[in-house]
Amino acid sequence: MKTRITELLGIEYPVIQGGMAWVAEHNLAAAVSNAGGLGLIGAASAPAEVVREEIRKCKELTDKPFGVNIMLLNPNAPEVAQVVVEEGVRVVTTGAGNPAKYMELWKQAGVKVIPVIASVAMAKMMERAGADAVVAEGMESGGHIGATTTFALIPQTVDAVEIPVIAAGGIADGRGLAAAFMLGAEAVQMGTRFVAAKESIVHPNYKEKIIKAKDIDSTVTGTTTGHPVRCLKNAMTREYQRLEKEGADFMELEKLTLGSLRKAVIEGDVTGGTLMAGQIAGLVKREDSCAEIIQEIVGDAEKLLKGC
Ligand code: TUI
Repeated sequence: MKTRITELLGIEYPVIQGGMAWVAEHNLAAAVSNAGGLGLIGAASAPAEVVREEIRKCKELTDKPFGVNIMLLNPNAPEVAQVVVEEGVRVVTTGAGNPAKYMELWKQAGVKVIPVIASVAMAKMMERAGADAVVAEGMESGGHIGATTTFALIPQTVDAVEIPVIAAGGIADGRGLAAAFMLGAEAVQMGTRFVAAKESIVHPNYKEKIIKAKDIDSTVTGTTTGHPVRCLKNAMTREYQRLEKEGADFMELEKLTLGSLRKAVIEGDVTGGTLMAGQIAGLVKREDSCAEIIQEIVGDAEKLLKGC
């Protein structure tokens, strides 16, 4: 399964782990990279020095390439952008915004830059700005999302840009990887399946919620605030959506979600916490190791693609 992405990143398999806030720390990133994929550390809202420590710990656990995801709504993003260069990180992905202003810094340092995009227009803009590839993320994904589905976004993005496209959103098994290849993608990024991985530090209560989830168990909060976020339905999402219907303002809604992802990931609060997960959660049945996940997915996809 060699593609322009495996070549670009120097990885064995075309499987990338999402840079999920609180979840994508050094243990998970190193496990994915050691299994032949690309692990990512999610900088999320962390201060730059915390991200530096995470990078150093990851280097102790793997000699393989790994990356850092920079969430551009993070007020610390400018310092984190600098830290990845200082620490010699080889790959940066970005989310929730336009990374154009950091592009020169990263390109000069030889960092491979892969923005996550949710529209064709943004993919074209990123190509013009010098991106090495894009992750095209459908609205099936967990966390902060755009409006277009993976099935519609991938082929339209592939047709619109020359750089390689990585598919994300609704992919959790070999069928998803094979389908993404059929649509023209050259790798996949998966989040939800890795949240439930053995090496993931996510609280067992949260993992159990993903493993027990059905197809219709996710919902989207924040449709009225301009920051739509997909997560599993629980008491928090019901209260959030009740307030949204009543026309609550942004600050009132923020009170409900402040620190709520940490509550779910670290404390295992599955009623008041935010359980970010994609629509594909219903397909995640077990807590497998990262190596098992990657071997299964790549093996199944290869069989399917040979039959074509
Ligand atoms: O970023 C993500 N997923 C995330 S970030 C996150 S932390 C957060 N929590 C609450 C509210 C907001 C963020 C949790 N999950 N995925 C990548 C992604 N990027 N999805 C959508 C986008 C995106 C959106 C707008 C990319 C570019 C963009 O452009 C806006 C612009 O500046 O033109």
